[in-house]
Amino acid sequence: MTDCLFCAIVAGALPSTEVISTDLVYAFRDLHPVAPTHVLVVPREHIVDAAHITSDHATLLAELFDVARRVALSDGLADRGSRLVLNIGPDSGNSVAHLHLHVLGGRRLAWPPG
Ligand code: DGP
Repeated sequence: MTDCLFCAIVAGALPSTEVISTDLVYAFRDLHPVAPTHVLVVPREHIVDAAHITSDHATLLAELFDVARRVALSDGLADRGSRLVLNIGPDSGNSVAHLHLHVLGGRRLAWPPG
């Protein structure tokens, strides 16, 4: 999709720090990390946000979460744990209209979030 920041990153038109790349999904480090590990896992296909996921996306969703699991493993988060976040809409602070799963970890994370 034109004018989508994460579509441009997935296409390699904008730089990013790759963590894991698969046919369906791309994982890269967040530009403004809020934790020692802050990775974004995004579908290569443009989906606006998690409110736009349907049963047609079952395979893609499984891949998204599998890649998030592999990110946590490769960043050494398996023992202490991590947090997965999907922001939807303005009240969540969502700023990029391309589905992205935040993988956060490497420090104690506050709950509930602010
Ligand atoms: P959200 O607030 O859920 O929409 O998260 C969007 C995230 O995207 C936010 O944590 C900052 C990150 N981000 C924004 N622009 C860029 C960029 O150009 N490159 C990278 N790597 N991350 C970005």
